[in-house]
Amino acid sequence: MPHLRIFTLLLAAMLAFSGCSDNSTEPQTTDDPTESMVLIGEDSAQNTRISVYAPEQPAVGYNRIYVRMTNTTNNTVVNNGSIAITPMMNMGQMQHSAPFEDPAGGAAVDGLYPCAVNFIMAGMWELHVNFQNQANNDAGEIMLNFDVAPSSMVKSATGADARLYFVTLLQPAVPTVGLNDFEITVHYRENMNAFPAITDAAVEMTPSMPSMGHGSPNNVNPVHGEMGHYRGKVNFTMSGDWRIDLNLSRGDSLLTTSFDINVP
Ligand SMILES: [Cu+2]
Repeated sequence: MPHLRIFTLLLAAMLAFSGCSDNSTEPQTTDDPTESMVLIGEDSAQNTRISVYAPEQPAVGYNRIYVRMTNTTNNTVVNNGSIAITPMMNMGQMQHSAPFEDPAGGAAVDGLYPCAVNFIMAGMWELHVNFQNQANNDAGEIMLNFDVAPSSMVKSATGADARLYFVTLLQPAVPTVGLNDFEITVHYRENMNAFPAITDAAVEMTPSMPSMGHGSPNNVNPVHGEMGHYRGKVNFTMSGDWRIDLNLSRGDSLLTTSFDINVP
């Protein structure tokens, strides 16, 4: 009865697909998204376990951070809670925070609350995670300590307004010959605990190969998208050492900085 068997399989498949009531076009998988990530740390408070994951070990620059909230009374993942993070660096006499992003819209995606931190210095950092666990009506805070590796992805510069600015390079993360996505974030230090995003800067980007005295055509100046992220295109016409000069203005000229990028 091969036809009946095929029909049964088809019916089973249709039932399985109609069971996915959300509007996602991705096939549903049971894969745990944290399997490919690093556990930065976890701690429990108020019947709640907070686990902090990242795609890789933290380094100076823009770090995506994923928080999982588990109700420890029944060991279930809490998707309708809320999370607020605060990065803090303790430097003896003084402490300071860094630019960060809390979960957009507040909700968990695949059981994880997506956050981000722009670590602006290498060394030991604290990450305070404030949570509200809707499942058991508990709220609290945990704190993790971890080391942040150095990198050259963050440039600080004093602006024409005498404030300290932080420009972080996000893309290209893996530069290649040809047209690359280009992305930076721009923040300033309002005080030691607040590093707001600059959302209205005009950015002029000029790539060049200083050793050879040439630039490249077809670059696209980065423009603001959301939360201080600016995206454009950079064209590396050959491999070697490139410099990307950035000229930021807000009406008047604000600051200049540059990133050195080796294109393999
Ligand atoms: Cu510091």
